[in-house]
Amino acid sequence: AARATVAAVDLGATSGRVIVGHVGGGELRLRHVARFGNEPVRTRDGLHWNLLELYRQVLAGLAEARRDDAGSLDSVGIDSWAVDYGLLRRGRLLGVPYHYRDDRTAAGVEHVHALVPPDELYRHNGLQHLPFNTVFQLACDADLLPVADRMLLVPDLLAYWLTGAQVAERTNASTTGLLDPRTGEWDTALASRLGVPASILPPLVDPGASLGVLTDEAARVVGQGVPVTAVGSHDTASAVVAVPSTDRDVAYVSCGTWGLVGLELDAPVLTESARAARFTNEGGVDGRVRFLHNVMGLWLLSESVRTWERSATTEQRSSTLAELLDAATAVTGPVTVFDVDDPRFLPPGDIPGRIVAWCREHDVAAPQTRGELVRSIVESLAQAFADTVDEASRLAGRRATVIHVVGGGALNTLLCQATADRSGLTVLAGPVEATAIGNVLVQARALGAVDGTLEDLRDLVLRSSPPVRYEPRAQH
Ligand code: LRH
Repeated sequence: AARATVAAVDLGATSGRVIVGHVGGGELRLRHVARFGNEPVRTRDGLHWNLLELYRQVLAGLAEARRDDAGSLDSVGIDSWAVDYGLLRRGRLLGVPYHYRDDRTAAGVEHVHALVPPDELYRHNGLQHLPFNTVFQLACDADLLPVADRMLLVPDLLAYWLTGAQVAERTNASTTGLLDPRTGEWDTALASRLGVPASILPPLVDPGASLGVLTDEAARVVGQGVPVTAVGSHDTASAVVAVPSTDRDVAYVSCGTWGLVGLELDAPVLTESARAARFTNEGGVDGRVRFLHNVMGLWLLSESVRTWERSATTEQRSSTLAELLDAATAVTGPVTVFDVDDPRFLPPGDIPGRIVAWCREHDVAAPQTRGELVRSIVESLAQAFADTVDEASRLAGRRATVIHVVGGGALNTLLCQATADRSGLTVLAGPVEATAIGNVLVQARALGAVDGTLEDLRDLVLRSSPPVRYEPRAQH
């Protein structure tokens, strides 16, 4: 096809969206059709994703996309946050999937590390140690594993509900801790050592693979005959596809709930120094390696806003994020830079209180006002981004000369400027919808509406959404 109309379903940890992309003739146009919240639910046994509600929203969004485009939807692709999954038996979901911020995983980490020590684990899977990596969560589900016959990651589970196909898309499979980053195949020996039956790991597929058409149940809502295509189903993999540069010597920050900061490489770096620096080797589209570190990200801001909203009275409403960022911009004095990656900031809860506690423990001035606190978060994130780019360059032996900020964080001018100032590098911000764009382009390429390498796709992104430039200012 010379042209294609495709729908990208992009599910983030705080919101989801359905975006239609029209691709062809060297052009890329996007249309937002649906946006919905993603609110986790806490039950007696922990924090869960409301996956049925998300699936309902996906179906409704796709129906809307199809109506607006007069039925001409050539394909659908799904991406979401990584690591989380559902276990199934004969196609039936066993339990409500957990949220990676649930605190059950400490026991899983201990169990796995007793069987395979951390340094050896890294040599196998090349993943940054995060307590919620799938491999640790599966250890917490040991009682269900003998019953389960499949493990499906969130986007694969939704694709299964849409099509009936049970597969594991490779970029997201690379976040489980059970994929060999050198071969891109399941490490079944590692899985067996950890008590995970290899039979629950689905056949792997690459982005661009066809997954089939909608089942009758899904078609009843969306319409008949719509094909589903695998994309970089890990949202960060799709976002990196849409970094608007054909130059390989750039660093990126995919900035949403998390700040994923790193480089794209051709081969994994599995050295002890990469492990010590907490770098991950995740799988990218077209077999590229996303060599990056998870920085805590805009979660610190969104969760602070949520904390303040909870404490707001009816007379005193809580400020919006825009108002808080204005107040933060107005702060003139120096603010404390804290360690955004401290594990205390991972679980939901009182982030402002935890920041103040961190400052007290480290004998540094704690922010006094909300404006100061937000400024402190922004400066601390920018410092972490700058340090991480530097570290990535050092570990990979490749100096980055520019930092691309893609995702929601590209709208945060204070953060983009602070990242330029603290790194001494030019920051190029945008596109905001990088993840959806990467999702759209991989589908469009599979359909023949655009062709070439990732660089060709990125050239199209650069021409359709030119980034905003921030130059570093002298530090005083
Ligand atoms: C970002 C993201 C990130 C993962 C985390 C669980 O949305 O996918 O890349 O580490 O969520």
